[in-house]
Amino acid sequence: MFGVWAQETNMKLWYNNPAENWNEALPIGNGRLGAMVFGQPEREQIQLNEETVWSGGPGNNTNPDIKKLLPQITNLLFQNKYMEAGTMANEKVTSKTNGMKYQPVGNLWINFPNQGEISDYYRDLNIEDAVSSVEYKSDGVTYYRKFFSSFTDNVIIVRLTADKPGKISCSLGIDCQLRSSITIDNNQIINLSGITDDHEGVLGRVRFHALVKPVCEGGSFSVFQKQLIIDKADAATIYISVATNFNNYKDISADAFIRADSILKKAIAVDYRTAIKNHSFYYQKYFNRVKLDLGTTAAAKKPTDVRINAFKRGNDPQLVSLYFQYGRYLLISSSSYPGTQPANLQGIWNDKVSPPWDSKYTTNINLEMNYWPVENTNLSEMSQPFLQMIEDLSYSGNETAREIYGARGWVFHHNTDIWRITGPVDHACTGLWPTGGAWLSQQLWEHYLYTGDKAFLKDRAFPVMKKASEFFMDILQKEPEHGWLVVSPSISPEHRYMDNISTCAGATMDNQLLFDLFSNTIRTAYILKTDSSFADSLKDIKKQLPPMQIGKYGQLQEWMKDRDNPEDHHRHVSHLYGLFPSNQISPYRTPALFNAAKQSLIYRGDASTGWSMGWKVNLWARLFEGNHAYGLIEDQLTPAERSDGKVRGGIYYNMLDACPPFQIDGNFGCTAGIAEMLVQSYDGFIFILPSLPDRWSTGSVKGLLARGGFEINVQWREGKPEKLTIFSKLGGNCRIRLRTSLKRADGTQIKKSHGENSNPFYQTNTIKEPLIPEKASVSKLTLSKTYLYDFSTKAGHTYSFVK
Ligand code: FUC
Repeated sequence: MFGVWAQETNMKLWYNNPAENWNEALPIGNGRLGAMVFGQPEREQIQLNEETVWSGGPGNNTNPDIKKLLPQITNLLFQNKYMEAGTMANEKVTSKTNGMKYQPVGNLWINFPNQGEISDYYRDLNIEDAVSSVEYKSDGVTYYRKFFSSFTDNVIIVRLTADKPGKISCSLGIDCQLRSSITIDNNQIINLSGITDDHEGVLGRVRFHALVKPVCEGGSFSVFQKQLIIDKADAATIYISVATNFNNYKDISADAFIRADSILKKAIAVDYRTAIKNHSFYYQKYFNRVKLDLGTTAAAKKPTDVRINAFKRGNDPQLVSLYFQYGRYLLISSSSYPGTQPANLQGIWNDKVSPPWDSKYTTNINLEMNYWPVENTNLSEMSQPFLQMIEDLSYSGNETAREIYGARGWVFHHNTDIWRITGPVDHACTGLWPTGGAWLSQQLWEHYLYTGDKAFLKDRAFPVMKKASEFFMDILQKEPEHGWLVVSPSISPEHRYMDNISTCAGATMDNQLLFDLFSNTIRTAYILKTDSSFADSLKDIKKQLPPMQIGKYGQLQEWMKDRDNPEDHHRHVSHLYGLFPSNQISPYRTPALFNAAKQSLIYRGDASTGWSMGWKVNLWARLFEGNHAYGLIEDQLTPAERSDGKVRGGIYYNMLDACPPFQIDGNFGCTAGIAEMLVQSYDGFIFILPSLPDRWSTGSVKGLLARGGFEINVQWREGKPEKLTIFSKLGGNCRIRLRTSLKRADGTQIKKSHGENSNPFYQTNTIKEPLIPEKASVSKLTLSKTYLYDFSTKAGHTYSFVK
């Protein structure tokens, strides 16, 4: 297997039965238009989504009345009156709304009468070409269906064929759970016209049209009531075009019908074979950048649901590479075109008028997690909708900063919707958390570290980061005990201390988030040679943030005071943000904190909600515990519906993550975690195969990205790299760490680099300051021996190493 880079076979989710419910249906999407395909022979259901179908309309939820409360809550906290502070926050902090709901378009039903007995049933989702298929036999005829949400023609296309002529007979109808009407236009097209729900007193103002147009080959075509009837055709291609009046979060003045109609007309003009070819070609440009081979066993020949049931007991490493690539498929399919929306809690797939948590954007972990794999699994372009949302929030959040906090800059709490709301929602114990914007801002810096895009850093990232920093400059408070500058009132996301109090000052995660925001803003000012006095004041403030602290159980403290409970298995592990996704805790630079973070994670335990387990895969990868990380992958690939009838964190048979219920963050978190087990880049070097589990002793990966724009291809055997090539996109120093020694493939010496470094990843190290001042430096940690190579690279060149 070592003659070639990673091979993948069987990149399919496939089943011998149709989906009996939504959690068994298969998702297709082009970033904007999504569908769940059920594959029922007699009555095909295609559940439709369009990403801008949201209740309500433009507007923020800022409630200026709470401005006066915030200093009162902080005063109570500083007087150690925690209960009173929490009660005041929970009872009185409210916003105008809690945000709007992401809503479904409807269902296209295709009825196939008189099917007779069905045999040889098969359906799949092929994630190598982003096409779903159904095949079965009935009365001596083999029927085929194909489904894709076209990236290139912007419609959903369904193709119906059979192995004998004249066998396609069916009727098409649409339904919708929202206010809507259905007409048949020109005796040819189903036209569903709808409007979204009013919600929390806000009028539903998103108008949408779904147009369904079949094009038949042979046979006859007629209309019966609100259905289109196809009779004895040789084949039929059904085009589904959906559009809304949404232009952007402030503007819904488009004409949904004209838009849907013009997309439909263009799509129909393209012949089916060209359309499917163009679609897959577009998709593969991104998908094929990464190949992963963790080995394949006989288990990989079984249907996906059978494999999921057997995974924990068996030996099926290929299911992990399938799951990893499925995460990349889902990201391309839910966050694709610039100008579209980021992936929400369910990506773009939702069949409920009132989905769990409104299928909004929850930002105390979930939205960020959706984008953890975007850079390192080589899908940087897919981050554009998210980066755009962050920029939008920096405008809407400006109003909230001014009206609630009397501060400059922008603030954002733990949830937003398509309208970019920025005020606190739900209860203060989850919503009164003003550091959401500090977390989102990290993505801007990360995008720069991977791409080296200085124009992006200057024009888009820096203004947002600077304004986020200004907000915290204005609101930080000096706490009375140590004189540290803290965020207050706040929370450690969704968690409670002293039995039942959430509201607090100086939560560890807040301190870590501000540390990163300030560090990144200071570094950006340095790189762009701008705002030096602003950067100096930030440096000064940064020094006054509370340090990370180790508590009485040897744990990393979650709160400013030592309040952690070692029996606590809460799903959020917010204080471990410093270990991952941040890079503040390192085995080499902060070994005591590294040990403390590990202790905290041990106390928290493994099994939890889907996204929590996804986070823990990354955390154990950072702790160099590959086997433990693998154990969490096993937990995550466990069927959500357990034998005791309960539904727990894991996956559904369509391999979507179960929080439960379905939430896409766990897919993305675990995908990122698998990459983090194979390549890590922080702390000034790229660690190749830092956390391989015993289960993956032999394998290869191609195309993972490290910070600094280095594309990594590595083959390993018995846990050791055998062959490594690094493609440098941006040039500059490359520093790699491995557990084994390597030499240059061409026999030349690995030349040590010298001098100033132009690479964005290492550039930041030219600022001579410790990332985190660590008081305790005694380490009980033993790190196995590693080798460090530091060499110069030229942009566009490949560097090869062998054992
Ligand atoms: C946070 C989590 C929940 C859920 C929700 C969408 O509130 O604590 O588990 O993921 O987001």
